[in-house]
Amino acid sequence: MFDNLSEKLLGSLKKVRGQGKITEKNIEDAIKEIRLGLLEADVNFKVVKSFIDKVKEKALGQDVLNSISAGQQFTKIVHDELVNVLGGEATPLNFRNSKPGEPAVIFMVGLQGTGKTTSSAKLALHLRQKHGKKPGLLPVDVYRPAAIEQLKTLGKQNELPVFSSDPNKKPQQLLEEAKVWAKEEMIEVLIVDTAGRLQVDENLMTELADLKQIWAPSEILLVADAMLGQQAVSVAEGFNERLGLTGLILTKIDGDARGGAALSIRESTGVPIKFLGVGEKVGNLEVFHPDRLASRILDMGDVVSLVEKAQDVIDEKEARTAAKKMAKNQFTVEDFLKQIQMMKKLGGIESILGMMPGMGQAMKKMKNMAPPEKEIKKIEAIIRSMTDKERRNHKILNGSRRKRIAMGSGTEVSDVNKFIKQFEESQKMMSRFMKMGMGRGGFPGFGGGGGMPF
Ligand SMILES: Nc1nc2c(ncn2[C@@H]2O[C@H](COP(=O)(O)OP(=O)(O)OP(=O)(O)O)[C@@H](O)[C@H]2O)c(=O)[nH]1
Ligand SMILES: [Mg+2]
Repeated sequence: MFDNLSEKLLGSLKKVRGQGKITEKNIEDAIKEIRLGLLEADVNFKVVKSFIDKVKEKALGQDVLNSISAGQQFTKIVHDELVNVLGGEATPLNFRNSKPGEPAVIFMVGLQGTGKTTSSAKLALHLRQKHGKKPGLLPVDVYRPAAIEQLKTLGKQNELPVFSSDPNKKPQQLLEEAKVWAKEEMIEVLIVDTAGRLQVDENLMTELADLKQIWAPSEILLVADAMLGQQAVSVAEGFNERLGLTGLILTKIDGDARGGAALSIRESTGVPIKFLGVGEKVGNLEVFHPDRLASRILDMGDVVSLVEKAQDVIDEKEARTAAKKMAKNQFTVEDFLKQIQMMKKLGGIESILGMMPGMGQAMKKMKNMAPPEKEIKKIEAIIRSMTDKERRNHKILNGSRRKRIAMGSGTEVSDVNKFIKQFEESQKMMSRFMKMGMGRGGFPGFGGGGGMPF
């Protein structure tokens, strides 16, 4: 996530931390680099200026220079300013209904292809899973053929109720009709997936303003593509002026967005980011927490999100046992299989490592070591062809055993050898990780803490 920006910021912070005695010049040089990093990430120049001014004021104004931990204090100043520019506190989603007995309504608006329909389904799932609400989905994109079907399909796949919108009717009419349906279905939050346009145009704005009159929404969320950088900011300004946005969903954060949209949009529009879209799947939605994103950018890890995510899929007792084993280098092939399965549930190794302190940068190297999906299938087959005894102690795998395993798993002996080698490498790495204490080695005083949840 925001790899280049991350690298630049870390580079400049490292230089300051590496100094024995810090001078004003050190700090000024670092600030210059940070400024450049932000501009390169396509952050709005006004936002960059105010960011830099604040960092400068804090870093040179306080007794930072004289303190023994000046480097760390400087890091903290940059971190805090990142949190600020991202909006400070997280802003929760408002799904209170405006009239008793009626569901709350959330409008999803935005330009074409930004992820409105996908995010509608993601949000519905989130409301059901995290808030115990019964969501309903209302497609009102009657212009693009198959738009309604797209939402219906997503609804079917995830057992979410979707209103059968008639594409020959107007969006205004559909919203009226959905009122009756939502009551019958006891929907608590109705998510309205609106049509996109190529650019902010008058027809679209009038239509959305009409819809707002028919049913006052508790939220009007702009779905904006983070890859568009500052362009997303001007779109947000356009929508906000006309409709009054209550929040933003920034999508495609998993792509190679540079960070400009995320870092500029709140400061420029005043509208809070509420969610991040981090992938194409319906589960790939994250509640936005400014401090957590700032920590991720500065590679302090986002252990809180990781733990939260892990709690959904991981058995805590099992996790503790595994962690102990890792630290003692007693991690077995059997444990490895369990990890693979958990990682799959957690969204893959990349997404996990990205949240670990100090791992963002190391991740690039690790990525090559982490087996891709196809390899994982092979590995699973290999492990499943091993006996219990072999899984607990891979050291006994001699030539004939390896041959038998290759036969049993439909692979080659070379695949088995490769796996064993990989396993031993990751065993070593895990042990190193656990000894580091996951985060304690990073920045004392903040971030960090907590062990690996598995
Ligand atoms: N990688 C990634 N892809 C996403 C994300 N959100 C949406 N997409 C993809 O973006 C494409 C467009 O998504 P849609 O949900 O159809 O976008 P839309 O805004 O409804 O599009 P229109 O209705 O045509 O205006 C699809 O291929 C989605 O899978 C995300 O967070 N990450
Ligand atoms: Mg759509």
